[in-house]
Order: sequence, then structure tokens, then C-alpha cells
Amino acid sequence: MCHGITCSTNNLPIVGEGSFDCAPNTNISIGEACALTCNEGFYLAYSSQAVCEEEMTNQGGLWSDGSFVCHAIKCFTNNLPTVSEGSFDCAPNSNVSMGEACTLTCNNESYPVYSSQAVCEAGIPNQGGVWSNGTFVCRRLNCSEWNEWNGSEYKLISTSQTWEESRQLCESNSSHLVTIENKEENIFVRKMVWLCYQFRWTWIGLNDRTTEGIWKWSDGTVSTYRNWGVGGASGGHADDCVAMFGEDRQ
Ligand SMILES: [Ca+2]
Repeated sequence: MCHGITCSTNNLPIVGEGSFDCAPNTNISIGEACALTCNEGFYLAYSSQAVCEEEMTNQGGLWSDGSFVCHAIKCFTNNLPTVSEGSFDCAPNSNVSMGEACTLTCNNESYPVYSSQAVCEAGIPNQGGVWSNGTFVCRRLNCSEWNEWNGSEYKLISTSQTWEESRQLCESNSSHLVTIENKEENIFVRKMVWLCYQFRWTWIGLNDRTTEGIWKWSDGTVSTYRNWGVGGASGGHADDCVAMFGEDRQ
């Protein structure tokens, strides 16, 4: 009786966090291979294929030698970019898992102009993780000029006037009272108000002047981001316009 030389896929090595692409309980012919794929968040450290080879002594098939290991994708914090006037909040000499992030904090009077988070991402195949692309720059706030942040310009105007006067003043400067879209923008605006306008109030674009209790931004933007102070929105018809207080919090 003739017997074709094959390898059983049931004899493939067992790899933690990975699997071979051949069906179980199957015989593979000499010269054919099964490829190892690692689970999400893991990468192939060494061999990627098990080949069915002829085993001379007993004329059977044998899987090729290989080191089949799936390693967790991690990024080394010492490979984070160096930022003058700032630092990332992850410990040095440590590894961060895929999907985790380190946040750039800028020194006292400066702020992150563009990106503020470096995220650990899958690198080129068969290697560890890489930090996400970003432009990491800390720049000193200028309290009397426009400050660029994330593609827009912001300026604090230090005059005592009503919300409506402020709205008009912004308009005459081809701008509008600030709309805050998200937490990152809120952190930036708060830092500016805190550093340039300590313990005073400054108007922002949020108001419920049109319909009591329906808060809108003066530029018509539909941002739903809110970060009310203690007590939240109150005051009813008597209070329709929102100001931010210059204090050191987020
Ligand atoms: Ca109101």
C-alpha cells in the first residue's frame, strides 16, 4: 500500500496569541506551508511559516523547525520625541501597550500647539510598536497677541464690557467669541485664561439668549461640549451668557 507523505496540522506548535492559517485535522503535503498570524496587539517575533518537510528516517512528514512566538506590541517611552519646554506624562525607561497614549504637558507658560498625545500603534509588520505621527511643539502663550492652536487663532481681549459688546468686538476683528469643541480645546483655553487673566471672568460664545435653557455658541457651531462650573447652568432668564473663570483647573 502506498501512503502519501504528509504532515498533520494537529501537530503544529501551539502559539499563545497566534494561530496558523491551516484547518485543524488536515494533512498537508510535503513542501506546503502553514502561516502563523498573531492576534491584534501582538506581532510575529521570529518564524512566520511552518513547512511540511520529509523526515528521512521513518519516511514521514515533519514540520520545519522554527521559533513561533507572538510578542505583545509595545512602544518604549525613551523613543518619544524630545520636546523643548515640555514632557510626556509616561515614565521613562518603560513600555506602553498598543493603543495606549502618553500626553504632552508643556511647562508653565507654554502650551501644545498641535498634537498633545502620542499613541502606541502597530509598527511595520513583524516589529514592535511605533509612536503615532504628530507635531509636538510647546510654545509660549502671548497674552496680548493671537495664539495659534490646532489650526485656529485665539486672543484674549482685556476690556471690561458686556457679552454683546464682546461679541461685536470679535466680529469687527473678523473673529467670534470662542466656541469650545472638546476637552483638548477647553484645556488650551483654560490655560490661556488662567495665565493671562487670573481670577477674572472672560466671556465665551455660549449663551441661551434665543431660547431659555437652549445653549448655543454665538458662531452657530453645534458643539455639544460642556464643562460647567459648580452648580452648572443656572440663573434662568436673568443669566443668558457664559463666562470662564481664570483658575488653575481643567
Ligand atoms: Ca438663561
